[in-house]
Amino acid sequence: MYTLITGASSGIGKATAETLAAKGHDLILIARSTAKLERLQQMFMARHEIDVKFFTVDVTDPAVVEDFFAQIQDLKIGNVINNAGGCLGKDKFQDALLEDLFTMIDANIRGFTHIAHRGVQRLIETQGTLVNISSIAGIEPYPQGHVYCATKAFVKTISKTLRFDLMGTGVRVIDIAPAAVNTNFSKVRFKGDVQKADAVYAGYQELSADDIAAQIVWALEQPPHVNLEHIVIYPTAQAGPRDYARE
Ligand code: 8X3
Repeated sequence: MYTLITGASSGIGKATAETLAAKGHDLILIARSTAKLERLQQMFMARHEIDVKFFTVDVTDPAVVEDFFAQIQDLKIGNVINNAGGCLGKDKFQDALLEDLFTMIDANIRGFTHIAHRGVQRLIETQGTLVNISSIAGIEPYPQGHVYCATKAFVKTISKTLRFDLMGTGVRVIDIAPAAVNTNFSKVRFKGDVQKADAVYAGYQELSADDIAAQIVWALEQPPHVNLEHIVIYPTAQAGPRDYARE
């Protein structure tokens, strides 16, 4: 039984892959970077007695995603970690680049939906688990969050509706909503401005990708009749999107 992870080459996706690999799970890793995926495959297969397959997939390209699912049609998928997505920019809506807004919608809504749709069809065969990565941004919108917050609210809402539609199939849907996690999220959001990115995580103990991976794996390891529907994870020193106890 394989666990499929999107956005597997870095951040929460990569940390989840590492944690599951160490626990002996077979993995299917997808992301846009072939080189990073190849390195992970080699590392995991050298260290653990598992099978790791990887596919270079941009989840925003429907033809590529369809081709990917066709290629794995004979493999049993026990879990789908629907993690790919991201954030671009933190300007007021009226000042944001339209291109950035459409890119977020393409990845966080369209690509996410494509993986969820095809993924769920496969998970019904195995009574598996869909893990959607949302964000506190989808629960508590903040200034200059506009499209990013709205895409994460989409993830939160569709996760709940899938719970209704999948009732009786044995498929679990888990929505993981992290707060401040120190990955390359902010570097991407601020387009390589390291100072701005570092400032997000300065002066308090932020979360790591490993912290989130631990919660994902813990949720997966619950007995099949237990569905942790919505897990919100904050650093202890953060209480809201703009509320931090910084030193
Ligand atoms: C990441 C958390 O608060 O920067 O989704 O939007 S936040």
